[in-house]
Amino acid sequence: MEFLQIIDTDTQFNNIFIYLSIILFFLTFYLIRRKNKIEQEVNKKVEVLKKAFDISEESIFILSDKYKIIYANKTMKNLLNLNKKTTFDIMPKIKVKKEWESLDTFVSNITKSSKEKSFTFPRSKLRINNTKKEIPINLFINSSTDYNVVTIQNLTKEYEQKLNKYRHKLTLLPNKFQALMDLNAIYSKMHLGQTKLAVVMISIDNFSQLRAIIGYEQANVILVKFARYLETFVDKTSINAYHTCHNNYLLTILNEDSQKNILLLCQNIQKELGLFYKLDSIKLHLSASIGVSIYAQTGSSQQLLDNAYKALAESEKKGFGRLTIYETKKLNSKYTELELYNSVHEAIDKNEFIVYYQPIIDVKAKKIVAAEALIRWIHPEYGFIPPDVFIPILEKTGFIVDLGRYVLEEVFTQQKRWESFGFKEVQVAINMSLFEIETEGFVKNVEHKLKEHKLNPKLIKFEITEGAAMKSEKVVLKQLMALKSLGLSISLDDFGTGYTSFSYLKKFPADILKIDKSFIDHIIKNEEDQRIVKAMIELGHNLGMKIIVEGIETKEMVEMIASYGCDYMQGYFFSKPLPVFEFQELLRKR
Ligand code: G
Ligand code: G
Ligand code: MN
Repeated sequence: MEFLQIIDTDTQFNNIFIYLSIILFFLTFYLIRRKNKIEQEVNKKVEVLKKAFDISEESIFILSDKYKIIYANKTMKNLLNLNKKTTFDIMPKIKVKKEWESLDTFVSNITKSSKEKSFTFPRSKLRINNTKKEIPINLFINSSTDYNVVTIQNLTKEYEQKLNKYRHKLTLLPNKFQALMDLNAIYSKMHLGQTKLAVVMISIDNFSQLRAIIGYEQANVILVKFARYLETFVDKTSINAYHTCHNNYLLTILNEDSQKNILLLCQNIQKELGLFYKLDSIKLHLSASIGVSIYAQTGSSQQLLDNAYKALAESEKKGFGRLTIYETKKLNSKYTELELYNSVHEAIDKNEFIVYYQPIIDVKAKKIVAAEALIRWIHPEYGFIPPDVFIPILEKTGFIVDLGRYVLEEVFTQQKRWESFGFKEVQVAINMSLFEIETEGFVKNVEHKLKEHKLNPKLIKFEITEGAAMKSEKVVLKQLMALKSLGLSISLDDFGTGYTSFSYLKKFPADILKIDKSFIDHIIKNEEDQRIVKAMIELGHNLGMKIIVEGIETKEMVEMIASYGCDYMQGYFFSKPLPVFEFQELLRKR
């Protein structure tokens, strides 16, 4: 019995085993069939895609669901030099952010980490394994469950075109556009006193005649040879060489204090060129005229070049192979009021006036929320002229109105630029003189300019000094009201210096009181100043105005005045007035 039972369970087990095997067999068969069918379908789809991709000008890969390359179109093969290969054992590397990654890893990570089906990575880089060459690309990925399509747009041509714009066609030295850009950058540094600059303009003498003698090709050889020679002076920090046009070259030399060294360098260049070219039949001697301008304080970057050209012209006038130095007179060189008076007329047209920006800081938020626009006159001969010298002259001559319009235009344009570049909003305060306010059409012009620039009036504030505000109360009040109704803010500048009556102050439509620097200069030691400033802040707040304290130069001042409840601060402690590029850097940092 026992024995039988054992046999019995054994046969039962055998039967179950057979049934299971049969089921498994059919299941496997079904799955394999299904898989084949899916594969066939995928293959069909992929085949259709391949046909389209074969003729595409974009480089395309198809990766399998396991991220193996199963197809590369012709453009891709060309791009990766895969023409003779039938298998794709080389996986190119790409750089989308900082790291280089294998393309398959990247695609795998990106498609697994997101539900999206399409991905775009503009301005990425591609590198083929074992090569150093980086190709600028736009990268697109389209994924489905069964395969991934990777499309690569090769941007090399675009990049080259862009580069070409800034290089001389023949010699490939940076050209005059690059020179102007570089000079602009150097120029803003110079204003902060960090950099000195010498501009050296070099012209190969008598070049058109030379070309007539030796022919176009040979003349080009000389131009290229000279370019390569100048390049030997270039090091990344202090000397740059440019081929500005035809037979003209430019060197910029940074932070070389010794004029003697600059002259020596120029003389060496002249000597070297003399050795360049010898044709036995024609005794040909090459020479170069050079003009140098050396700046401690500067004009605009265009002016840097203009003066170097002037020096060059001077050299050429004297004959071949000469060297002239054009030096701007040093800062604070003597000028008479009459001389300024005479040059004011053209100064605006010549772009000698430049708007600087000084940040205004919100005390609580500790952030830049506004800026004051402060005009600077950089005279081509006298260098930097302080506003308290030239503003009275402008007022006397009536040019202050033109300057005011110029500043307005510059600031409005700048605001729109910041808007378009996505900078955070900062309100800009524009100083205005009583003469401007009194002119007919002042408010109309502001209104017109706001419309023309489509500028939000909240971004603009006008500062009028207390002294000016007192002089012709009625006119000023009327004009300020009109400005306010346009949505602009008003700030009463130099407050505390002008003895405004309380009744007038109450009527005065200011949003902001700006406490004069003279109360701040000695505030740390002077208790009377401390009491006055406290009282002024309270007074302003009681009238519903916000308070700016200017002339903040130390941390102690910041702390003391913040404790009085002042709303905004401005002063060298935070920053000096800066050219727009420098100011922008501050905006970026905050
Ligand atoms: O910028 P400080 O940097 O030295 O300026 C001195 C004075 O010059 C300022 O107090 C200001 O009143 C005046 N000022 C600066 N820029 C302008 C401007 O654009 N217009 C007028 N009217 N005055 C200005
Ligand atoms: O228009 P207003 O008088 O507000 O112009 C401000 C003037 O004060 C400008 O000339 C500006 O350069 C100057 N200024 C701004 N901050 C400081 C500072 O902290 N110290 C000194 N000495 N001058 C300053
Ligand atoms: Mn001011």
